[in-house]
Amino acid sequence: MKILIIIPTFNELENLPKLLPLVFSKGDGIDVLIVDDNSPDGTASFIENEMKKNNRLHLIKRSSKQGLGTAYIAGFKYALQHDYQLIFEMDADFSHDPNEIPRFLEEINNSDVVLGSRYINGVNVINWPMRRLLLSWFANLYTRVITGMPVHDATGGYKCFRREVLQAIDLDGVKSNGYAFQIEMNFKAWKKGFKVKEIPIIFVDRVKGKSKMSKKIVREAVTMVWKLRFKSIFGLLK
Ligand SMILES: Nc1nc2c(ncn2[C@@H]2O[C@H](COP(=O)(O)OP(=O)(O)OP(=O)(O)O)[C@@H](O)[C@H]2O)c(=O)[nH]1
Ligand SMILES: [Mg+2]
Repeated sequence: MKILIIIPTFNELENLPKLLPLVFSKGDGIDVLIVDDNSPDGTASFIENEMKKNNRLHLIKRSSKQGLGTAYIAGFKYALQHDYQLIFEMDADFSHDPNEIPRFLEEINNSDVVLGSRYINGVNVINWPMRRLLLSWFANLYTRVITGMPVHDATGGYKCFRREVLQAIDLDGVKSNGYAFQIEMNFKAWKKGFKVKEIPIIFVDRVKGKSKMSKKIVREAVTMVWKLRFKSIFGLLK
């Protein structure tokens, strides 16, 4: 089974040297694809160096910071072209514990998409300011009410797709880039009838490096859920 873990990066040199060995240790069939947006800290040069020693490591270099959503779309296309069967999304900042990878792999046996969820079995977020936790929690309640999608954490970025799901979705039609990107992918998978399963994860705020969260990302998500709802009512969802 060929497995690809896609990690988009912007200035993650402080995290990747420790994260990568942990990810690779979770299974021989696991490859990693870094999608780097010309990080000023030299993340891409570090990866290029590592690639000389490790043929399970891959890199897409983009010329400028273009956002998380388009980075994942580039990664998904790479995964489909290179015959990967299972495709993960993961952050570089240790918010997503690589030790959970085996649980995702177990659950994907009985489902098409596995979502790491912070909001089932209580609230499992460590070290976020209350403001940010409330924003995220209410954003998820809002998403659930407007879209009707039975998912408790639709904005999370730790997840695993079967390749059939990515093949079924029109990847060029995915337009959102921040948290809305996560919602859009989940919604499209669910609407196409794929089985979406949530598993509890513990999310720890980044310790090293800088956050790329912005008001723009939140605004995009607020309008996107309505677009998704109307598109699906009028049969325009691709
Ligand atoms: N290629 C690429 N990667 C990005 C971009 N923005 C963020 N990332 C990466 O996407 C992952 C998630 O971004 P984060 O900044 O951790 O976003 P977050 O988890 O919402 O916020 P914090 O954890 O508070 O930083 C990290 O690995 C980032 O390096 C981007 O524009 N391009
Ligand atoms: Mg993060």
